[in-house]
Amino acid sequence: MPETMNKTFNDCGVIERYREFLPVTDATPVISLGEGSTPLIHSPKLSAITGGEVYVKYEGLNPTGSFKDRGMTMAISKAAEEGAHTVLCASTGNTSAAAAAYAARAGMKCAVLLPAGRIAGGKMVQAYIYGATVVAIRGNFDDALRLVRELGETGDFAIVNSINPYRIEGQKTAAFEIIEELGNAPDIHILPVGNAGNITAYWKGYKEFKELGRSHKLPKMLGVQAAGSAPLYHGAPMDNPETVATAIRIGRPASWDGAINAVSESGGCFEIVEDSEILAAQKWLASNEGIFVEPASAAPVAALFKCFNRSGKTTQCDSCPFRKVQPGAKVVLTVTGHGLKDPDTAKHAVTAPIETEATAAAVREALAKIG
Ligand code: AN7
Repeated sequence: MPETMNKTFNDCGVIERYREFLPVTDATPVISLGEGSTPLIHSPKLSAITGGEVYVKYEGLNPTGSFKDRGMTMAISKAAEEGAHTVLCASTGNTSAAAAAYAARAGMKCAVLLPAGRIAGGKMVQAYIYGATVVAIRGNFDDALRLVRELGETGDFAIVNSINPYRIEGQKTAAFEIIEELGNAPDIHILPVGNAGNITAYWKGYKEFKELGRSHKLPKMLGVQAAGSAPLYHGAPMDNPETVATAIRIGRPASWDGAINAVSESGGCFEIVEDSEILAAQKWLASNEGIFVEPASAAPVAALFKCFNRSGKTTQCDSCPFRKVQPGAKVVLTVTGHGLKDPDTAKHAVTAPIETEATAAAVREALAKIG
């Protein structure tokens, strides 16, 4: 490497950035695509709504477009260390995209089990282009994960779902980054919850850095589910979860205990948002802050709007963590996946273009109409 090409956080990935806090050794081959070190974007408009400081952790800027890359660099690196040939996962689309990409880089085979017909277009294309074998099962994500657990018992496959503890280890690095950037943990952390690996991972990361004295407080964790797919909110598994946010269409979260623990230990809560609120929040975030996220990732924004209506008047429920923090509190929202993952669902924002003759006069006339 030329001397001028100094290594930065951005080109080395989360294992190199946080090696001392992760279960890797010199014998672990690091399979990385430069994941992590994602922007923590201050949102003036959301801050005005809460009366505090709101930041958006933009995880859609990871190499395959979602936070799953943080966990997958760990899971695939450890699978490589253990000599695995084939990795297997169930997925609502983002885990499979990440598994396929990192497996390709490691020279491994990858098989993904997806709920037939319920994967966003961009995610489906990713599985194929990275060279995975795609199996569409006639069932939902929970059925696919049940099959993965069963197939994993044979020892023929390395399972890279978040039931693999290395995934959680990698994903906790997002909490580390937030603490390093803010100089402390936020007061409240809001994120979408599906299979519940991520809320489990963030809570682990926040606790580890607090124990090491790198932060002086712990955030209250607010886990957001879609109203039609809200087993943790209701406290019972669901058989037929349904939501436009297909990423979090999960009725039997694998990290159930981790999610309950994060919320109860931190003094947070679970919240639900309707599909209509998710789509409105997706449009709001893109058109007001320039951040385009997939529907599941808009759920935390929708939840914030639910806690504070647009004029700043509070509409909080009894268990709302906003009741327990000072005005001016720091809030971080994780937006987990890029908007381009699911262009079809974003078509709610698309109208027919203004079509004109190819002359400046015609264009000027068309633009005059919009004021
Ligand atoms: C954009 O890809 O479960 O609560 O198989 O893709 O850790 O499951 C995706 C989950 C939030 C929920 N946002 O995270 C999968 C999968 C996006 C996601 C979640 C997912 P977890």
